[in-house]
Order: sequence, then C-alpha cells, then structure tokens
Amino acid sequence: MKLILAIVNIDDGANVTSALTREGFFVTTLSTTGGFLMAGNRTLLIGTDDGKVDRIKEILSMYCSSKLQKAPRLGDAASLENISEEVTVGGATYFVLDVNEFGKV
Ligand code: 2BA
Repeated sequence: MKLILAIVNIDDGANVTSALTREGFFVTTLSTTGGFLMAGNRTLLIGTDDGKVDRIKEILSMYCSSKLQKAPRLGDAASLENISEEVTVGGATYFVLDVNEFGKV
C-alpha cells in the first residue's frame, strides 16, 4: 500500500478531490500554507493500493494546472520597498510513501 501526499493549488483542491472520490479513492484534505509564498494551498492524503498510484497521478495532472503567482517580498527595512516577482506554482507536487501498516479500529 502507498500513501500519496499531494500539494495542490487552493483553486484546484475541490475539483481534484471530487474527481478522486468519484473514482472510489479515499481522500483527506488538509488546509496548508506554502513556505515560500506563505499562501494557502491544499494537501491531499490518499491511501491506496500500489497499482492505483499511476491513476492518481493522471487525475492530479488533469485537474491541477500550473499558475503564475506573484511572490511579494519585503525589501530592506530602510526603503520599505515591495519587490515582486512571479513564480510558477504547480500543477501538483506529490510524494509517494510506502505504508507499513493500515488499519481502522
Ligand atoms: P510554496 O512554498 O509557497 O512555493 C510556491 C512556488 O514558489 C513553488 O511552486 C516554486 O515555484 C516557488 N518556490 C518555492 N520555494 C522556492 C525557493 N526556495 N526558491 C525559489 N522558488 C521557490 P511549486 O514548486 O509548484 O510548489 C507549490 C507548493 O508545494 C509550495 O508552496 C509548497 O507548499 C509545496 N512544495 C513544493 N515542493 C515541496 C517540497 N520539496 N517539500 C515540501 N513542500 C513542497
């Protein structure tokens, strides 16, 4: 069994979660914050059989598009200047972990 951690854009979170549950996957959604942009995103926890990991990756890529987002940064304290640059965020960043044990009691 595998546990997939997938970090997705906040705008894609609901659609990708619906698509996964429609196909019978069990999903837990966490509200998380990216360390670089300090903006909200969604982290999905999906426990599944090894053979279904590829299907999950397909669904993630279908529903999670990449987006340009402004990365506001405070300039030095003396000028208080805001310097902005754009970064490409997503579609989805995922990790596939081996699960030693899975149970419900
Ligand atoms: P954030 O940390 O807010 O990062 C947003 C975007 O900013 C990233 O998009 C990337 O384009 C850029 N970025 C992040 N850290 C950077 C850095 N140290 N220097 C330059 N640019 C940087 P994505 O790579 O698509 O990541 C989207 C979100 O996925 C991240 O939000 C973070 O929450 C998560 N993430 C991505 N890679 C991760 C990793 N290796 N470990 C843990 N979380 C990760």
